[in-house]
Amino acid sequence: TFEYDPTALERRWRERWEEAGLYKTDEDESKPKHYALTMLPYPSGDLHVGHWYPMTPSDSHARFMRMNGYRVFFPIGFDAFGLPAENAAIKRGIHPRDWTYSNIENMRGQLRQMGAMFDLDAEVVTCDPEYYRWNQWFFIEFFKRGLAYRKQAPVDWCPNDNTTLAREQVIGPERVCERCGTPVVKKNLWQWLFRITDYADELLDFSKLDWPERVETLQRNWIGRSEGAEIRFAVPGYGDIEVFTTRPDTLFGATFFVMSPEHPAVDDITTDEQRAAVEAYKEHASRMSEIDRTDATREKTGVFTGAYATNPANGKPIPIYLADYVLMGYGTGAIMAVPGQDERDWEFAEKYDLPIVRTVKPPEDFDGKAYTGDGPAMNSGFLDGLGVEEAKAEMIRHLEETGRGGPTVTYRLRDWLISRQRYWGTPIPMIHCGECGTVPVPEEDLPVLLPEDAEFTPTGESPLKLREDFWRVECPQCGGPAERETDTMDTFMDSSWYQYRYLSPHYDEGPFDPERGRKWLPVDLYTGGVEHATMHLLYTRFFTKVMRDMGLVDFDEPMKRLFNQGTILGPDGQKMSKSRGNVVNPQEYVDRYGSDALRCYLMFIGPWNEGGPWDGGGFGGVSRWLRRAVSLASDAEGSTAEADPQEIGRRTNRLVKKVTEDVRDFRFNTAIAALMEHVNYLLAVKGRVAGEEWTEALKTFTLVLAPIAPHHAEQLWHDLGEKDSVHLQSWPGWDEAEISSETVTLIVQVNGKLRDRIEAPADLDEEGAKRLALGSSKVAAHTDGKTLRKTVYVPGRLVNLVVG
Ligand code: ANZ
Ligand code: ZN
Repeated sequence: TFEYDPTALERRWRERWEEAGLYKTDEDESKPKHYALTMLPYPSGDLHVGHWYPMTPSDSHARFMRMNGYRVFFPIGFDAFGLPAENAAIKRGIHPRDWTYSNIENMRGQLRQMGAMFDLDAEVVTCDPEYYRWNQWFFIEFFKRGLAYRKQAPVDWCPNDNTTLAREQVIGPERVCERCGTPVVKKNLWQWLFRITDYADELLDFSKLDWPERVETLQRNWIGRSEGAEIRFAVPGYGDIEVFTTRPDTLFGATFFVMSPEHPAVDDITTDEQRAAVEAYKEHASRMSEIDRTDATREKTGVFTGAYATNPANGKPIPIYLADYVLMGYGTGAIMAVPGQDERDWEFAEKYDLPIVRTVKPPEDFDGKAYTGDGPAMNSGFLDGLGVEEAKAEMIRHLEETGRGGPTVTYRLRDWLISRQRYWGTPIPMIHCGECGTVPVPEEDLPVLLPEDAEFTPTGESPLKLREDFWRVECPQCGGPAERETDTMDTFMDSSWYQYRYLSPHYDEGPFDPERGRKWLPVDLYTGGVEHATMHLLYTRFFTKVMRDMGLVDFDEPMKRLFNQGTILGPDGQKMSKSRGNVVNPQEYVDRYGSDALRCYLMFIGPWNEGGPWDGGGFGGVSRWLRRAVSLASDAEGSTAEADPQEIGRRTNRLVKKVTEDVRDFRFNTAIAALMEHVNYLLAVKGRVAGEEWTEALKTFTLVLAPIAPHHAEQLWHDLGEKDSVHLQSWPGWDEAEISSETVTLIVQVNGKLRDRIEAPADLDEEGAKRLALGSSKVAAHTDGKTLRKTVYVPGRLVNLVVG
């Protein structure tokens, strides 16, 4: 009988692979390169199913590329700085460094067990001084280029605990402190920023990227480019205050003026009678989140300052209000309010009984409030009759002539705030000197090491502030007494350029060895979650553009192609994460069924780009399939009787084509379905196919199984008498002619209605037909969330899914 012990089988092969150095990166430059990157994990303790889900299909794809003749670089590392380590220190008294490195050690072992083809020699750990030294080096380079600067910027502050709070420590729509429940306020602190806005226009150019449309749209909206005008309003007794508007054509309809409560002119223009009300309103606004302030459905609130501005189009005085819906961080922090054409302004005008003047004529049948569409200008003097676009241009010309404004472009994107008042991060390598100002640490003094010990309990300042031996230094320029910067860097800094460091993790003459860069850069395929669309993926694009301007690389984009896998959810339907406590521990599955079973199960449960909840159901079926697959070679010899040699050839061709196209396009679930069906077939004809044909068919099957179930394929390959690793073999081809003669067009119906037509093998069975039909996105639109009640299958013609 056939003995099957998947964990022993897998362990044996992993040992052989490691001995042979099978996954050392192939440096053969006669082959085309493929740099495959999967997002590096945070070392939270254990590798859980939420890590397996993105990593193992990425591994299958990388293996597939290797068998297709590419030299493949597929590294992994740890994104090891950040708050959880520090929280562990506060809660449990473990040093963040010890907590992090012991987690990493544990996860390294688990990564090995996964059996992925990661080149573990290329590992990067971002909290290693040899890594963060280059964060510091980059910081100084950015500073020298004017891309790093300091300014006062608001942070969330708990007035009870006297401390700054990270975003995740501010809880709920009431925005209270995580620890004491006190409402959080904004406080200004000196902070370091990167001038990412200098690259805003270039970041809007996606032409050199093969990225999902969705990510492009998210980035485009995040950058939020708006063309419009800046207009200077005179405020008698004060001076000019500028507004940003996208609708200069509506200036004649500006019947009031609104400033952000944080606008620096507020205190100066407020009259004595209004001062108390204005102060109270400022206090109210400082407690609100930006999301709530910009929520269009919220009732508008505001306060009159007592002051007036002069509308430069008609010379009329208009009242100046403060309202929380105007944000200081956008445009100029002040707006001209045009209720006739702007919905928010209309609501505000209604509530505070302010005049409304339409300056664009709505269509006859319009019965709404503000009219935001196109139409002839009215009540607008020299603009009357012009369409919106013409009127904008005409007004801008007029403003330039009269010196009251001009065209401008504004972005939603803000500069990247780098400073964190935290311990477990890269020290910012700057020194503040009373004589020389802020000067960089000289390159030969890098890295600025994190002091071994610190008091982690938050005080409102960086824990490094309490280490006088850390911050009290000599000025590197004048030698006088000076103070070291005590803020550390945002951990997004670490992940902005880690893909470069992988190439030469111990190189000490630069962030990476340019020779290695020439061989491998840029990244060809990046796989990761769409939740990183606006921060990480924008920051790494920015970094690459700066690196290009520094002459470090000669391309514009960090990763040519991006694929977003979906999210694996816990049984509770929430994203799997340690902090939510809904993680599935892979270990029990790996110990019992082996890692191939787990990776195949994860790939099989649904389309990879969609993700979905883990329920563990059907795991046994996947495991049994692998067992049957690996049993195919036993007794392979001795097959005697004639079966249908043409059929086995045809089936094998079809399988190769299907798996090739599916794995190429990340459709692992349907590739596995085809492999499963094929095993059924092979078992059915086993013993009835002549020896040579059988062995050929089995070898081809093993080759296309290899990226999906690497250990099991290796076993099978050796059982077939082969000596070299299956993973060093070339990917098989297929004969199109043999397949195409045998396919038919199936009509797919849902509840009797035609929804799709799909190409299918003529002899497809009902189960296969059902799977194919369910795999169609056109069909999915009509079956999602419903239960499949019945399948009607007329081979060669149609399949009808009855759902309800
Ligand atoms: C007058 C006006 C008339 C406006 C009109 C719109 C329609 P986008 O497209 O998002 O760039 N605005 C300007 N700065 C603001 C701030 N700091 N906080 C809140 N709102 C601000 O939006 C630009 C428009 O948003 C600007 O054009 C301004 O209102 C408002 F019929 O000016 B508008
Ligand atoms: Zn000095």
